[in-house]
Amino acid sequence: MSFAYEHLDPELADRLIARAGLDQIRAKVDAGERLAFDDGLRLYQCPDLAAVGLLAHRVRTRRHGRKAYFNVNQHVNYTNICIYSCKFCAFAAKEGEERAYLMTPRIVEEKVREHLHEPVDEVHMVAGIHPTMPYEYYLDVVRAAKRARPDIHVKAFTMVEIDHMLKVSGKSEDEVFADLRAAGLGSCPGGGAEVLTDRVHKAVFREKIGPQQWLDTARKVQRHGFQMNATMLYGHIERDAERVEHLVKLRDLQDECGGFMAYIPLAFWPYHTDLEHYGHVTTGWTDLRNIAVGRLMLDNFPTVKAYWIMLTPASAQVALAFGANDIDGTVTEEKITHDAGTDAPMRLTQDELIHLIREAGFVPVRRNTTYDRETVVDSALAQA
Ligand code: V47
Repeated sequence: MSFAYEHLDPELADRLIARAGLDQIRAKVDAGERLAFDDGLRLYQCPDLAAVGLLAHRVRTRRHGRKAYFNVNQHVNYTNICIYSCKFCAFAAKEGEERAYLMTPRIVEEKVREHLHEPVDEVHMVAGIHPTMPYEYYLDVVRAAKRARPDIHVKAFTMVEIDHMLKVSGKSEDEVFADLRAAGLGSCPGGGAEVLTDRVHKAVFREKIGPQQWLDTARKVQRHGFQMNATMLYGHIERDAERVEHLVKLRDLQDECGGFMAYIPLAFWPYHTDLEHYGHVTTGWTDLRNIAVGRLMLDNFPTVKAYWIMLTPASAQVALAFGANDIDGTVTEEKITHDAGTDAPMRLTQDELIHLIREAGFVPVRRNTTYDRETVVDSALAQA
């Protein structure tokens, strides 16, 4: 099995990159130098996507060799009832609407129990911001998952939920994070960041926390010893310069706190949202570009994840040769993207994830949430 670009003569690769006008950026990448804002813009605007991908693959290979990670996980979106009406969201509902639902902690426990026969390592829980559920509800949801499966890693609550808990708990920051840790929270997912610029915030998610508050909350989470991820929701009204601004803000915070595990560019699905009239599902071209530029700009993020639910399995697979080193997990049941019209399945089996990775010439490695336990699935291939 050959590896992406393996047979490409490095000098020819450099010539291709130079002809795309990226020679200065290549020199920085090869020297391990940090890319500037303008470099990011240039990478977004360079018509030669293959050259951008070659560079990103170089960086990805330096860090991870042939390895491509996946995990065995389960999503639980415990409520879709939300006080906010973000324009990009098809998932949120108001109380009383027919499609509105709220899982009690007992239901969350049952959801986790349903998969006890499978080797699930992680439960990923994000949801709407319910208008009346008290602070204790969030702790109970985490406790419920741990009760069902004590060894499971609970990755839950975006910065939006954490910010909400800090406001409604009536407790100090230290107490809230101590409560979350005692309940069994392991880490936080990267959602809710959307695009970290004031213009996009005002235009499409003005009621919800904005760029500064997302970053401030992420800082609190990391200072209290939790690791987390970071996302960017692309493919709606954002401009290239705003994408780069977003990446630079994440990179600065990572320099300061060091608690980000993965960057996950999320492809926007427009159906049933207030942005539906934009009419475009992101293309493979845009998906691969966002993966590659993320890999090149975020020199201090260990992982770039191609989340197959939003990218589709086909784009996520190809993204492994454009800078991504992780394809996410088995997922099982997902509502946020499916409400917005994705045609990806809700679940992939371990075998299907392994097949995607292997067929693209990478070595499948099953990991836990925090990447400190890994199992190479096919060691023969690893040595090939
Ligand atoms: O915060 C909402 C986004 C996020 C849409 O950390 C949409 O490992 C596309 O954060 N089209 C939730 N995206 C998902 C998320 C996530 C997913 C997988 C892994 C991890 C991780 C995190 O989904 C939301 C929002 O940014 N979203 N609506 C939509 N129509």
